[in-house]
Amino acid sequence: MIPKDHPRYASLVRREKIANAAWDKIVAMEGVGSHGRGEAFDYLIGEKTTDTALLAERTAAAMLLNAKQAVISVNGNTAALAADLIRDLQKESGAMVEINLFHRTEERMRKIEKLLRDNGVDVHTGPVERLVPLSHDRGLCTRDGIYSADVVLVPLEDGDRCEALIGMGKKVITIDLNPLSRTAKTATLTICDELTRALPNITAAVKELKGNGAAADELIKNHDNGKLLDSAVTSIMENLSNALGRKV
Ligand code: PTJ
Repeated sequence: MIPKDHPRYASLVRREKIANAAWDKIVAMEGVGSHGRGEAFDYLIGEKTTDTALLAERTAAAMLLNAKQAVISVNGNTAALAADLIRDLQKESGAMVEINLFHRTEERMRKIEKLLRDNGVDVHTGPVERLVPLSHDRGLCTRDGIYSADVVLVPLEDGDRCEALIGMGKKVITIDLNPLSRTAKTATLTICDELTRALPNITAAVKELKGNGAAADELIKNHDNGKLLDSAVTSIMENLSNALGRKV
């Protein structure tokens, strides 16, 4: 039982969700390590959505709205932490949701699909083929889902797959607290924010931008991923400077 008045309640709840989902084989054991890395970067970023992350989230909403076919690619960590938030974003944006796993087993695929469906997500399934040029199982996807998408949201992704999707001409949006990761540097748009803070912000922005195509176009026109990454690293340096009481 995590006391509700604990100063880091939200973070502890997320950790507990990951631990329980690892016992349930929804999260891969490796995913527990990934979560810990995310927690560390969240500390450095200040455990809050920065202004630049919010801009990235609004730009992501614009890209999802302007897509011909947007797909949200869900892995074990994303399902465990945010099945309900994925449902909300899907409902607002109309994006497809497809499961894609690094540590793929049929058992995990089934369990993650059930968790998503139990939370009201409309999961796109079908025969998978190795359509993304990766020797690994992450290359498996459906022809009418991820393969056909022009915009793919890949939260908590690994660098190789991000690179392969970009190589296929897709626009890739990632959510990754680590601005130094290969994924963060390769994606079209990187949201350096915690997953469960980022998703509701994207959903709210989709709602807002739906009636304002000009604002969505403006966000996309002004997008500069290098600046977003610079700003995330600067936030970390400012937090370290504050902790030390001198500039780093
Ligand atoms: O479920 P599977 O089998 O597909 O495996 C999923 C994992 C996450 C294990 C796999 O994709 C992986 O190994 O990812 P990486 O390479 O560890 O990258 C995940 C990135 O997400 C890291 O840079 C973490 O810092 C970041 N991250 C972890 N948790 C969060 C996060 N970013 C935002 N919010 C989080 N909650």
